[in-house]
Amino acid sequence: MYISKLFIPILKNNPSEAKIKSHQLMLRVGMIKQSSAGIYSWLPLGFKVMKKIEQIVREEQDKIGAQEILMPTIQSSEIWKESGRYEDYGDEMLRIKDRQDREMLYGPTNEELVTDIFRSSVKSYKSLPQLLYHIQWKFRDEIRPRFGIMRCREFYMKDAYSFDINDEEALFSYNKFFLSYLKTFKRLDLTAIPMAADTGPIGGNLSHEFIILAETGESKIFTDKRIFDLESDGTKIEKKSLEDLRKKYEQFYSVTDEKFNKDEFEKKVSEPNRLKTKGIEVGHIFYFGDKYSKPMDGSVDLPGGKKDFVKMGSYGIGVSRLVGAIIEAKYDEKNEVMKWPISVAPYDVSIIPMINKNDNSALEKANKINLEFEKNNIDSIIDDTDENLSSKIKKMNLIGAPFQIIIGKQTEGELLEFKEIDKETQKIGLGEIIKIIKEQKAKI
Ligand code: P5A
Repeated sequence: MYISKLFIPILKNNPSEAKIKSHQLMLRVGMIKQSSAGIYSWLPLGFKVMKKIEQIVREEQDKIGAQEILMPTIQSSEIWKESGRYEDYGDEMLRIKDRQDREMLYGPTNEELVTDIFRSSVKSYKSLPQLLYHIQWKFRDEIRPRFGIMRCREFYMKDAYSFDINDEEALFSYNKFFLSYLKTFKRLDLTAIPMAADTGPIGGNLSHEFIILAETGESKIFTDKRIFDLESDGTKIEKKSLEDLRKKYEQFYSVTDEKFNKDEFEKKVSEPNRLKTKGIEVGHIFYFGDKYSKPMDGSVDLPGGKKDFVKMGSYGIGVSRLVGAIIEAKYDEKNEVMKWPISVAPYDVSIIPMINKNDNSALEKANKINLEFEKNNIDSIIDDTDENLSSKIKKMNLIGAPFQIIIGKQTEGELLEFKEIDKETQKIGLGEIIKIIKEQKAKI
């Protein structure tokens, strides 16, 4: 695709209103545009990255047997009155009246709505467990929306809900999501650490936040460095193995500041392993038993003929926040180089030909390379403008395709100037380049 044909409104300099690097970069390369405080439009480059993240999140949900649904953004206040959260949620909830004067709201989360769907059709334990998820816009009227799409008012969330017959089965569901989250973040090339966390307005007494380290993060964290060496590889989706996995993580002290206790931290973590830092919350899982099913009468028939309320959990991933979180983790601000993980990169490779008024040969070469890439399912972006080579490279460094091919004076014969965006240039043939990129993509 030619850059001249794309809608990528690039700014020359960093916008002054943006305080953190993800917000700066997203505005600079035209990934988003603010429409009002904490509300953004997603432009092609940003939307492309977000859709790729969404797809990875979806695949990992499907792998644990969760089924995708789509609930509306606008909900009726009735179900929230049933659960008792209508008043509790306070000013963060955007309340709306329809033309019949009915109280509606823009959903900040969906525990009530999904419980209503569940109770209307599931009557017997035989239909359990059920894991349902959707990926949908949410609205929270945050008092101080900030840092672009990191803490905004309208944001895109994957939220899943589990329904089980008893606590034991419910913990099995919880642990499935625990594993699925570790795998999801790994595919995004992020190290997200599960941390014991507070449950806030969602409720319950078991909860983990998944946090990636970043100086600009809003969550204070206290952790044992050894937790970073753990792996989830090889974990089977069965009770014992999933329980062991969670225990493996929980053996290391790792909490957010609401749960922090200085004495406990110092007792459980030896000095060299102590890490106090900041992070970004990219996911949050909760177990809350019958907090919603009880007041909303979400019960099922048990084997002996009795009835009981289903045991529920909910599991969120900040899909739109992840776009910013990946930038915070990967953007080299000093050298102005963004390297997207290939799993979510807007393009796999950028082709940068040096174009003169009276010499089109570099562009022709770029077109030929692009044809070969297309045959191999490699997505490339060609800078077909007549800007000088160094400003083209700067621009592509910000757009962040992880590989670059530069077609300049040095390019003669079959060998091409190829580089991983943050590494040295090497001169290799197109066949070899295709092999390298395909190998990287196969790892996703
Ligand atoms: C879990 C799913 C819940 O809402 N109910 C359904 C539960 N959890 S949560 O922690 O409140 O949110 C889940 C994830 O959504 C992201 N997030 C946000 N992203 C951008 N701007 C916001 N204002 C915002 N609020 C929450 C976070 O990644 C969070 O982990």
